[in-house]
Amino acid sequence: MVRLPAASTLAPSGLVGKEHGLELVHSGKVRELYADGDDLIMVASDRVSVYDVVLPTPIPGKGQVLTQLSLWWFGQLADVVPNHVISGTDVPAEWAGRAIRCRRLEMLPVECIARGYLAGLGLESYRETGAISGLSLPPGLEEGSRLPSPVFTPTTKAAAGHDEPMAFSEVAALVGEGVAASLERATLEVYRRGAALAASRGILIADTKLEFGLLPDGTLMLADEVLTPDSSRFWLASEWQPGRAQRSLDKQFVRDWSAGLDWDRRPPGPAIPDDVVAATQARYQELFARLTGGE
Ligand code: Q0Z
Repeated sequence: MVRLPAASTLAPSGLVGKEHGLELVHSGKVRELYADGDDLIMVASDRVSVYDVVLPTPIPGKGQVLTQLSLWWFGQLADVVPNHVISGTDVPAEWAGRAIRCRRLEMLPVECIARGYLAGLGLESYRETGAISGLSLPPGLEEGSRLPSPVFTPTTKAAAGHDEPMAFSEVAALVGEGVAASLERATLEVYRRGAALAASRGILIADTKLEFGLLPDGTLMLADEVLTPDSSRFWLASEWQPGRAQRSLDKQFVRDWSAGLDWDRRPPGPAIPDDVVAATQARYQELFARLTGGE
């Protein structure tokens, strides 16, 4: 058993916003981003959020599973679009397995979403207008229905609050016509390839959110995380049944348990009981093994 020194012996105390000598550049709900020279290091925690609220109980191993899954997808998809990964191993030891060293890019201010099934905001838009992102869909689709073909439904990246849908012309006005066309192509191709591979292993990817950036020479790069359950909706193909809400492959036990509580879905969230933690942990492990198994 390898013992780690107490955190307080690794760095002088009292450094605000610094750990391991690295500058914390962004702290998200469940991840942190640090600068290391010219590189960035993305660190996934074991924190879990439901209904956009981070719960006080971690899911042990979640950060590692999501990081390893993202690294695996980046490798699978490298021929579709280059990506920001420098290394999944050259990271500070205390983050081993759950951090990625990546190239710092000029990030594009668009959330690139691909949808292959009706859920979430895509379902809302279809119910209100019969269309998603200006694309008309056939009548009679239900919650969870598979779309005739995947659609690109970009949104704004709002610093706070909710993201707003963008028309393709608005994306083009922000990043230029050529980059906008490349974003659509790369997003749909990543989704098609990922969804086909997952489907062959019994998992449906309903939708996914991708982020892209540019190298100084203008090369478009896939960044952030890719096809993880925090950025995508994963459903078990064997449980899929259009016409009702689908069960999420990762967080359903947490959702089911929390739905039975007297909690208004506002922070602070409730502590998760041990059996729900264990079941959720097993779900993440199973998702990883199913997707990446057989390579
Ligand atoms: C990603 C995020 C967080 C992880 C900025 N390669 C890159 N170059 C420049 N910026 C980014 C990346 Cl990945 C970048 N994010 C989102 C937030 C942890 C990722 F807290 N923000």
